[in-house]
Amino acid sequence: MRLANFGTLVMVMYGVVATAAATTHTFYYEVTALKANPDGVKEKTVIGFNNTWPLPTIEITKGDTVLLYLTNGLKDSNTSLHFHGLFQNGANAMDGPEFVTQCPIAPGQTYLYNFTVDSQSGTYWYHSHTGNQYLDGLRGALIIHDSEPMPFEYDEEVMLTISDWYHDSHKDLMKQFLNKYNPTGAEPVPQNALFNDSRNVTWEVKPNTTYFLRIASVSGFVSQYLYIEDHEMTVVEVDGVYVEPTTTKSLYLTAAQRYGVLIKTKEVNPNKNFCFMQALDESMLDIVPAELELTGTNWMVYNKDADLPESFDFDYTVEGNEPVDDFTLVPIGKYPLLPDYDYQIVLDVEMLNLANGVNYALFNNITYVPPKVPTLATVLSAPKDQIFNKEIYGSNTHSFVLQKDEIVEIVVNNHDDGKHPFHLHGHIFQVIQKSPEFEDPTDYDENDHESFPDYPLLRDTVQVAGNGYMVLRFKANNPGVWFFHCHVDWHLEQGLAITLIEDPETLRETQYLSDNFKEVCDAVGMGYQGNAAGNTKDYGNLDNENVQPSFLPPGFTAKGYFAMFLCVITALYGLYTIFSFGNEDDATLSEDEMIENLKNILIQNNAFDESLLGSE
Ligand SMILES: *[C@@H]1O[C@H](CO)[C@@H](O)[C@H](O)[C@H]1NC(C)=O
Ligand SMILES: *[C@@H]1O[C@H](CO)[C@@H](O)[C@H](O)[C@H]1NC(C)=O
Ligand SMILES: *[C@@H]1O[C@H](CO)[C@@H](O)[C@H](O)[C@H]1NC(C)=O
Ligand SMILES: *[C@@H]1O[C@H](CO)[C@@H](O)[C@H](O)[C@H]1NC(C)=O
Ligand SMILES: *[C@@H]1O[C@H](CO)[C@@H](O)[C@H](O)[C@H]1NC(C)=O
Ligand SMILES: *[C@@H]1O[C@H](CO)[C@@H](O)[C@H](O)[C@H]1NC(C)=O
Ligand SMILES: *[C@@H]1O[C@H](CO)[C@@H](O)[C@H](O)[C@H]1NC(C)=O
Ligand SMILES: [Cu+2]
Repeated sequence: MRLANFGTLVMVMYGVVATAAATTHTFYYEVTALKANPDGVKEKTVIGFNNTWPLPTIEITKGDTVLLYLTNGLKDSNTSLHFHGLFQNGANAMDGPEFVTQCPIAPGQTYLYNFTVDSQSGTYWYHSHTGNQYLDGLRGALIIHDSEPMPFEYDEEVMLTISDWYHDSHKDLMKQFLNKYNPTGAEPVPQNALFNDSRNVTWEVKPNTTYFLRIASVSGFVSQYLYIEDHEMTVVEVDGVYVEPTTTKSLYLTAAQRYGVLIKTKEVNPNKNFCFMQALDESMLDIVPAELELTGTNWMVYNKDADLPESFDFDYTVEGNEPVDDFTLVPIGKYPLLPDYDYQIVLDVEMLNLANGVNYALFNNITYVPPKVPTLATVLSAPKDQIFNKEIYGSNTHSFVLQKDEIVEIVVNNHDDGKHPFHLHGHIFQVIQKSPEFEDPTDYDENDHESFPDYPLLRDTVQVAGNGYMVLRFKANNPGVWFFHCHVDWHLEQGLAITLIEDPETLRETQYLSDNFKEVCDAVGMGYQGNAAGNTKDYGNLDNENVQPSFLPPGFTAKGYFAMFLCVITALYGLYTIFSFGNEDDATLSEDEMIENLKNILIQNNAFDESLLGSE
């Protein structure tokens, strides 16, 4: 029974749907830098297409083919494009993450993203997968219209993106973030939250109308709450998966998550307007600067001549107001819990300082460091008898090899008190366990846990609670190299990622590198043959592979490092010599930046408590 039902799931996930009128959409986009001021507060250089920003919403229909020619028109940055949530079944090289499935696209180069969307519909998005470049705006919405009737009715469809927004460029922020002078790994705090790439947005609505609102978080870091004055939302889609309608007063979206909701307007025009609020999840911020507005007011406008109320107070922590818990949502079609796992991957999350003083994010003591050859290219070039040997993919890509069609279970034990939204490329997974937040790190216990849902939620991005755990399951039926990583872009840059090498045998038999793939690698000086170290002769020899910095000496804990750092910086601060801190290497911080960092660190660590200084 179970297996029969599971067969349906597989069909739905990967079956080729015959559509009479499949279309090929061809796009030519040049990635360019331009000025924009989406929050109305400060203009900055953003990254758009063809000197335009915001980026277009790409709209296609299930069964269609996309040919997107992406030309890198930037002068001093590589680029790439990932279509978030798409399975890319049979088209692994179209997935986008640099060093995983392709080489970075150098300035002047063009890479063709050529894929057919066989079996998916719903609300998606696309974004650069080069460093944390998408924080500067290289992201947009992707809608895949269903070729069949949707399981709910509505009158009009409307797209909405939400995001966080920084005034500084991602490159400047990254220099300060991944830096020994930021030893606690405090993430840069955004300056604003955007609503549809703007602020103070008025959404004109008609009375007695049901809107299907597709909401995509294109954030890089902070999750957001959404709630509307005197209106409810009925969730019908989650990350491209239709779910049984569930009505809620508020929503919570982490970076990269999507919800499709129905909003029914008042039957009779009330001739007034209602606040559509967004609120940053302040628990994710190390400090909340006084000038940061945690909420943003937008409006559902029934009458353009009526007032726009200033704000709507709403407490989403009160029972009844809480955002819908995604764990309770049931996909339409009720795909049963996958059978017990064949292969289990247990990942312990840790954030700590390595010997260079920088704060890293690690899974099982490994922080992701890119290989010298894209991992997909290693699979396709290695001798056939070596492709199941994970060593060839490099020790710091943190690779796991999955067998064809096995049931894979990923357990994430979060030993960090912060929240992390994890995303798996190439799949939707069943969320079969999701713990609350805990005071102290609490691991998943296989022999003692809450019962698994009969019909678990399926989605592609899910958040693990601070000090908590979650358990995900999927079937390894999509040959490819797939990244699994935190979608907080800062944490991805800190190395919070693993690489899954799924059914490498079928992958080799069915997929190959195009000439275009190779040209792009050549242009950026990367190989497309060889193991992770670039060795094309002896795949077992990983000499000179990219590796992570070494661990701090034993007994030299992060806390100790911090205490030492604090002593030094406090002393230097007192001597007014902070200006010359940047000395020999990377970190040349201005006085303002230094004071800002120092302030963050002091507040974050309650550093006025002197016991910390003596703690090691
Ligand atoms: C973008 O610019 C390229 C040339 O760089 C041009 O070929 C293409 O038609 C433009 N695309 C759009 C949508 O304007
Ligand atoms: C939104 O309103 C604020 C406060 O009035 C203003 O400073 C800002 O420029 C506005 N932004 C936009 C994009 O309209
Ligand atoms: C582009 O990628 C290559 C290969 O990783 C790297 O060597 C180069 O520094 C990158 N270019 C820029 C501008 O970051
Ligand atoms: C796109 O990919 C398909 C299938 O791999 C291939 O047949 C086709 O030639 C490609 N199109 C272009 C323009 O390269
Ligand atoms: C958001 O922007 C898109 C694209 O411009 C537009 O079609 C849509 O109506 C806007 N959504 C809202 C809620 O204003
Ligand atoms: C609202 O729409 C429903 C269904 O279309 C219709 O039956 C009803 O009369 C409408 N109400 C008003 C006040 O127009
Ligand atoms: C990580 O390293 C620590 C210290 O070396 C060790 O105690 C621990 O078992 C390691 N954890 C894993 C998951 O390998
Ligand atoms: Cu994270």
